[in-house]
Amino acid sequence: MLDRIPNNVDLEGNPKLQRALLEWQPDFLAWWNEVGPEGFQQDDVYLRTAVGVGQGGWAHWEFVKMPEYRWGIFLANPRKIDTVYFGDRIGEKLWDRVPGEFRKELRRLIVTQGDTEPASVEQQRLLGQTAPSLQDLRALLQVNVEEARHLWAMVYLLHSYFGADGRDEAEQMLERRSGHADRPRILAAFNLPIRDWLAFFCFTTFTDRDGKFQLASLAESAFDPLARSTQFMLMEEAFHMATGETGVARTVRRTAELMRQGVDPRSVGAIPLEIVQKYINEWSSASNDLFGGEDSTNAANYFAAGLKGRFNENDPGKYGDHRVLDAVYESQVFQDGHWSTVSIPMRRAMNAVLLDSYHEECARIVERWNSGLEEAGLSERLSAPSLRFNRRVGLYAGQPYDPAGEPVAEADWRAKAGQWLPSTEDREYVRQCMLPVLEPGKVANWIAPHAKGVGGKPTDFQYVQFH
Ligand code: BYC
Repeated sequence: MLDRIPNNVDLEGNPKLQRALLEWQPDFLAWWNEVGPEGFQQDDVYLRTAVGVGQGGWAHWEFVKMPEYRWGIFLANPRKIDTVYFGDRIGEKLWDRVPGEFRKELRRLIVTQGDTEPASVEQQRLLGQTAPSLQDLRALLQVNVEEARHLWAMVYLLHSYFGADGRDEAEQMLERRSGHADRPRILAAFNLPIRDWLAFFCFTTFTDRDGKFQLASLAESAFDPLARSTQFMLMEEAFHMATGETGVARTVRRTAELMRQGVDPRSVGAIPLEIVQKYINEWSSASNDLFGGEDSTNAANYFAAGLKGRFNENDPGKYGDHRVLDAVYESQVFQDGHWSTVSIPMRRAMNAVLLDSYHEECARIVERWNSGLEEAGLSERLSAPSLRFNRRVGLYAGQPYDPAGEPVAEADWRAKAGQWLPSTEDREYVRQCMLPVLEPGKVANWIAPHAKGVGGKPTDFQYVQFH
């Protein structure tokens, strides 16, 4: 079995780790069979597998049955710098062991990160049944096997560095279930159902992008095995986000094409822009919550200890000050009928700082979707909702702001929620649009075709060979 785990962590020379993984692997496969993608498990899927960090390329493409996928364990190449470069411990040598005083915090970060990976597979398990094209089906299954590999990456850290506690945590990763009443996943967005492909594309745009920013901030960690594991995960994450961005872009392009021809998208089973906007509002706001509170002592502690940095903390010229002892973060909240400024010591505002970097990138993605509308000669535009809109976590939690971030009366919020967020009817309409198309080169009527194929193959390639 060991030769089936591609790795660059010297698994062969580490009998203790081998034993731990050998015990965990059957439970992982049982989990995959129970709540992994429904159907297609015996089909041959054209998938990329991470095989190394060498010069020959990091991934290998082949037809594979998903249960036989080779889930590997990789660390990115060593960093150029070998000392801690932010927080209170600047100049200390990077850690290749877990310091006793940060064991609890590191375990918590790794478990929280790891938990999202199987959660997303569970959330997406039924989507294959309604794939709008064979290439989209392949993309979904690629995302699923790679999220499962990200679980392996975190389980490797738990088994290698956290002893019996780590083994327990690794088991619990397979026991919690997305949306389960008694054993839910840890973070809220990972318990929401992903019912249709528009939700999937919004999730991979916004929620996977939270993944990018969280992984990038962990890739700055003083705990070197965590930093290098998450750095490697970012390579796979790029495709997941591109799946989301191009998926929404193709949805918008199809709708725009119909609108330009004077055809009501609803009359042909395509998705009106106002529904696309509501889905953006829903998944963007749920993903904003994943950054945690804007004012967080956890975040301050992580930064001080060197466990979690800012986005691109080590980029020369990005941040002058890597101790961040004096700066203050300011935000505006509407309270008791007027706006007031909230000042947060910058270390405690590290979640807000990361969220701002993320939000800027999301705004750029939405602009790219808008350029599709502009090219079609339409005046309608999409937008990312304000960071204040529909929040359940942090400074704005439970407060009534509209998508532009303006305060509204509680009663107005309730009355208008159906204009801003998908209603039951909207979801039902989208569900009806989701007719599966599995003939090579063909695509469902609600979405434009892919501009290009993947893995060196054309768009009409038989990406999944059914048995
Ligand atoms: N839902 O001090 P606070 C990905 C909890 S996505 C539920 O405000 P903190 C992926 C928090 O745990 C990236 N609970 O925030 C994407 C704490 O609980 P305790 C995942 C929440 O701790 C797509 C309490 O509220 N990676 O990879 O600074 C597909 C107070 O917390 C939520 C990570 O998240 C929430 N939304 O920050 C597949 C990185 N938010 O201690 C994969 C690791 C907060 O009172 N995690 N809470 O019990 C972290 O860095 C931090 O845990 C968080 C929260 C950023 C999540």
